[in-house]
Amino acid sequence: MQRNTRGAAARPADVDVVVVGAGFAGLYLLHKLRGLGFSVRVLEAASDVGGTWYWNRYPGARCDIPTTDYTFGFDPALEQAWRWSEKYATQPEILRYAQFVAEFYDLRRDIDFDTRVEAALWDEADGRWHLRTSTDEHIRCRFTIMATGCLSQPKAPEITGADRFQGATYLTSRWPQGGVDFTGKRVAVIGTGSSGIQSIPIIARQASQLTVFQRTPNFSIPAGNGPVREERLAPLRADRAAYRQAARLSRAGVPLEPTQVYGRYSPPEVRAERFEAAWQTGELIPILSVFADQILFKDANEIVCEKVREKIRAVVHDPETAEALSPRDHAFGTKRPCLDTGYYATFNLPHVRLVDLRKTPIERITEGGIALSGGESLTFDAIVYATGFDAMTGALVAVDITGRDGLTLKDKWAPGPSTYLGLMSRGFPNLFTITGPGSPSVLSNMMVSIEQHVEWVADCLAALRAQGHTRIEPTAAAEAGWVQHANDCADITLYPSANSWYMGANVPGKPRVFLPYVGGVDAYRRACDEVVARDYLGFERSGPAGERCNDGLVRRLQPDVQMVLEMMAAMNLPTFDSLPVDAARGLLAQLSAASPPGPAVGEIVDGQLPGADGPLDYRLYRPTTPGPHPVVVYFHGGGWVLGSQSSDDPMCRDLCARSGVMIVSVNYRHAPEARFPAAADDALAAVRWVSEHASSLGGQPGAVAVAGWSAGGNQAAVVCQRARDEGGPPIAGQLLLTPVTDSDLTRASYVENAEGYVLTAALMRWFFDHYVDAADRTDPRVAPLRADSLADLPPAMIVTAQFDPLRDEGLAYAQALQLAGVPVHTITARGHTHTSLTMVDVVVSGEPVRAQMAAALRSFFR
Ligand code: N01
Repeated sequence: MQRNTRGAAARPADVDVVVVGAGFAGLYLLHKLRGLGFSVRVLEAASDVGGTWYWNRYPGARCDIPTTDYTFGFDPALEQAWRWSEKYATQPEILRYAQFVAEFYDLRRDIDFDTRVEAALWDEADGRWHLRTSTDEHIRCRFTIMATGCLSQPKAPEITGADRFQGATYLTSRWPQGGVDFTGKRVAVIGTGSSGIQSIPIIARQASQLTVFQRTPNFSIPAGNGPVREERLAPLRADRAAYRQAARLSRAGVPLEPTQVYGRYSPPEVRAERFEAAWQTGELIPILSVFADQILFKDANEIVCEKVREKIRAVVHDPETAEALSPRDHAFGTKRPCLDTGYYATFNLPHVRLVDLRKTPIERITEGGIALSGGESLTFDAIVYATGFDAMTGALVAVDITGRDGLTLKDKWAPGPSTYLGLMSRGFPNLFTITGPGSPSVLSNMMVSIEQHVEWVADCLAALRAQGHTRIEPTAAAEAGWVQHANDCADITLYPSANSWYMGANVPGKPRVFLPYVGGVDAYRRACDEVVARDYLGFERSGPAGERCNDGLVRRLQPDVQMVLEMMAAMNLPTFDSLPVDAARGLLAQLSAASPPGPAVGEIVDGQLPGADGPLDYRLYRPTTPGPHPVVVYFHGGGWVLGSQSSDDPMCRDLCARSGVMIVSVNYRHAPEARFPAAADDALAAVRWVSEHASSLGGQPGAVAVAGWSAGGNQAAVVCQRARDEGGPPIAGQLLLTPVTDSDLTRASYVENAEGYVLTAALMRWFFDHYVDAADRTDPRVAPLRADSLADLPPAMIVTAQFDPLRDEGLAYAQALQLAGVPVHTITARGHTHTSLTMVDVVVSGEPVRAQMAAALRSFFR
C-alpha cells in the first residue's frame, strides 16, 4: 500500500482547498480540483483511503447497489481499467477499488492519513478557514469541503452496563483489521439493520450459539448475489456513456423507467406479478418502485409489506419467529430495506435464537452477558453491536466548526440541519458538504450523487475564480426556501412516519427531521443546474471583482406540481387554445383517461335532468355510508368550453369519499355551441331540479350546497346569487375552487402567472371569447364579483392557488363576500396551480386542501 511518506513540514500549511475525508467523495474531489489547478490537501482520520469501506469490515459487508452502478462513471479510462467480480462486491473488493482509484490518479501524495480534523474556524477578515488537526497542525485554506460521509459516525449503543462486559466487544462499523474468528463462541448480535442482517448469517456459520437481539424487524430481500449478470452488463457495453447519463437523470441514480402503475388500483394478479418480478431482481430500486404510489399511500405500501411478510413466513419454520421477524411498525422503504444472503433461513438453525426486544427488553449488560427484563440471563463470549450511525449530520457536527460571527454548526443545526441544496449552510462561507442533508445522498446510488456534488462544487470554485470572487455563501431566503421544499418533498411521502435514521429517530435527543432530499436525483440535479444557470441563484458572492447577490428561490412549486408540469412539458402537448374546440376536448379526454381513477365511493349513477333548454347529463356519487346524505351540486371546470359531468371524476369521488355527502355533477351546455348565458341558466335549472328531487335521489331533503372548480366555481357562485334573487332554492353553502369571479384579466396574478402553469392568460382569453361577447363580460352572471350586492349569500369556502392567474379574483371575491357579511373561509394553496388541486392521487400535496374542502362541505349542513 502506498502511503503519504512526506513529513508534515513538507506539506503546505496554506492551500486553496482542504477536503476532509478520503472516501470516494474525497478521492474524486482531489482528482477534480487538482485538474482545475487548485492546491488541495485531503485530511483523513483512517490509515488509508476508502471511507465507509475502510471502517465497515464486518463479515458479510457488501454494497447494496449493483456494482455495475456502484462505480465511478466520470472517466471511461478508469471504467475500462477495473472489473468487478460480483453483482454486489464484498467490502475488501470495494476497498481495493478505492485504493485502485487512488493509485490510478496518483492521489495519495496529497492525502494525510491518520489525521483527523478537530476544528475549523472561519476568519472573516482573512476570508479563509483555519483548521486544526489531531496531529496538531494548523492549516489555512480558502475553501473547506466536508467529504465525511453520511454513515460514518457510529452511534453509541446506549445500553446500561455496556462497559462492564468482560468478553469481546465488536462494533460492525469499527471491525478489527484482521477479522474475528467466532468458531465455538457464544455470540450476541444487537441490531438488525443492514449491518446486522448482512453479518448474522456469516457469524452463525462459525458460532456455537448465536443470539440475535432485535428491537425492530426490518424488511430484507435476497440479494441473489453471484457474478455480474450479462443483462446488467449489456447496456453498459452497448453505450457506456448513455447508460451513465441515464443514471444521472434517473430518480435514484440507477437507470429505471418510473412506473405509472398504481398499487391501490391494480387487480391482485398485477400486484403479484409486479412484486415477484421486482423480488427476483434482488435489487433495492426495483422493489422500492413496484408501484407508483407505494411510498405515497399506506394501502398501496401495505401490498408490498404483506408480500414480503409472506416470503418471510415461507422461509422461517417457526411461526412465532416468523411473525417476530415481520415488520409491522413501518411502511416498506421508509427505513432502508436490507439485502441479504440467507438471513431469514438462519433462524431455522438450531443454535440460532431470536430475542424480540419489544417483548423482552434488555435490562442491562453484565460481566458475563446480557440480562433480560423477564429475569433471564444469557452468557456470551462476544457481543457484536450492529447498532448503526448518527447519520448524515453526526460526522459534520463532530468537527468543531465555527463560522461567521462565532456561530457553530452544532448550534445552528441543533433544531435540525438547514442547508441550501445540501451543499452549503448560511453562516459558513466557503464550506461545502458533499452529499449533505437536504440532498438525495443516502436515498440514491451514492456514487452518482457524489459525482454530481463533486462536479457542482468544482465548477463553482472554478466559476468564482473566473469571476474574481473569493467568497460564497447562501442567502437566508434561498436556504429557508430549500428547507421548505425538501420538507414539502418528504411530507407527501410516508417517510416521515417511520422511526428511521433518515428521520434522526435512532439517536436519542436528535431532532426529528427528515434528513435526505426525497425529490429524486433527477429533480435535484435540475435544481442544482438551474441555480448555476440563473447566475448562482440564492448565493452571495464577493471578492476583488466586487459583491454580487442574486437572491431568490429555486423551487416554489410543490414538488409533485413541479413534477407534473415537467412531465407535461416533456410530452410536448399542444396548448388547448392552439387547437380547434373539438381537438381541445379530445385532448382533455385523453389526459383524463390517463389519470388515476380516484377513490372508490358507494355508488355511481348516471342520469339526466331537465336543463334550461333540454335535458342535461349528470353523474351522482353516493357515499359508502348509509343515507340519506346531504346533497351537493357540482359544476366541472373547463372554461365553459371543455369538460362534462364526468370530467372531474377523481375530484368528485374524492370529495364524496372524504365528506360523506352525495355529489351530483351536472353537465351544462358548452360554448361555443351554446354561448352565455346558456351555462348559467342550466346551472340554476339543475340546482332547482336536484333540490326538488333530493329525496328521490336518496339525499336529504332541504337545502343543497353547490361546488365547482374554475368555470364551474363561477357557475356555483352565480347560482347562489340567482337563487337569492330569483326565488330560490335555498342553498346551504358554496365551495368555490379556483373560481372565475371576474372578467378583468389585468390583475397581478394574471401578470405573474400568465404562462407556465397550464391555465395561461391566453387560454382564459380563448375561453372568454368562446363563451361570451365582450359587451356581456361585466354581467354578474359572468363576473359575480360585479354584482350590486353580495349580502345574504350562503357561507362560502374559497380556495385559490398561489400560481394561478385567477388567484387574485378569487381572493377579491372572498374579501367582498366577507365585507358583505357572508361567512367565508379562504385558503391560498402554497405552491399550487389552477389545475393541481384536482389531481387526486397524483398531486398528493393537495390532500390537506382537499380534506379541508370536504370538511367545508360537511360543515354547510350542520
Ligand atoms: O444501522 P441501522 P446499520 N438496543 O441503524 C438497533 C447502510 N448500510 O449499520 O431499528 C437494541 O440500520 C436498531 O434498532 P431500531 C444502509 O444505508 C449499508 O445496520 O432502532 N437495538 C437497528 O435494528 C443502512 O440503512 C450496507 O429499533 C438497537 C440496528 O440496531 C445504514 O447503513 C450495509 C439499539 C441499527 O440499524 C445503517 O445500517 C450496512 C439499542 N440500544 C449499512 N440501538 C450495505 O449493504 C440500535 N439498535 C451497502
